[in-house]
Amino acid sequence: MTAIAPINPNTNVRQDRTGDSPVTLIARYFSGHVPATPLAANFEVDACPGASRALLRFADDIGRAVGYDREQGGALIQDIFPVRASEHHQVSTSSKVTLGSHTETAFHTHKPRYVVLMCLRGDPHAATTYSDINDIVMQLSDESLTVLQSNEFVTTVDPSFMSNGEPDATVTVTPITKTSGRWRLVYDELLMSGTTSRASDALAELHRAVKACTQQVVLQHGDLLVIDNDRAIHGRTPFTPRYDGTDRWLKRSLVVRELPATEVVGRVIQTRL
Ligand SMILES: O=C(O)CCC(=O)C(=O)O
Ligand SMILES: [Fe+2]
Repeated sequence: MTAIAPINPNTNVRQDRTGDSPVTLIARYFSGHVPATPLAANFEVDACPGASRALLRFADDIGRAVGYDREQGGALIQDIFPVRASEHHQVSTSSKVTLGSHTETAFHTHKPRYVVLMCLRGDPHAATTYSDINDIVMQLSDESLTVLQSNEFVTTVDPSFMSNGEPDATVTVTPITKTSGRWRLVYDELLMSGTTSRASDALAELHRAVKACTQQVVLQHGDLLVIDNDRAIHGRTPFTPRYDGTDRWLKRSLVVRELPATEVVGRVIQTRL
């Protein structure tokens, strides 16, 4: 991972800017005051608008920040702090469980290209985990790599898209693809399965490869982490929340290179399954 200087407005991040790593840490990007970590989600009141503005500026510099109709009310900047009701769930507001490695919205036609996390308040036990597709493919047998490029796999809808009782669905995915000479990955450790026995075997090998390649970073106050959602997967280690205003708090932006031509209202991507 390389630390890079803030990117000039109106220029897109290019490969040569971030080096070849799909995960970039920009330490202490934000230095403003951070109030107590909120205890409950409130989509109407932003408890740290200065951080949201800084993150939105960054996100709109590397692409277009988007919301998703079924996630946090379509918010462009999402708050991630521990929520008691989801302590043990596979959602970003969980805490006491390992958040399994995943592509952000692996099931979605219009996945974000980048996940940008800005840390307002860290927790030494909560490490963001990540794995690079280039490291993962090195661990796979030729046979599994071939099968993983087929469509013999399905995934289901992220729990964060079903918080209002929306139905689940099964979506066919091809975990590994190579386009323009670059490997790309769509993966969810817990939601994906193989639809044939050779696919199940290859997926088991992929799980092992991901584990062998997982790295981690503990985000601290002001840090910005940019994850290329096509080339890296991410997750989080467990930690213990206190619910006293001192808990870990991130702001998150999901970024596309370009808005899709359809299935978008303003900047809010619609979910059609
Ligand atoms: O809490 C983290 O470090 C990552 C959580 C996550 O998966 C996300 O916000 O997309
Ligand atoms: Fe995530």
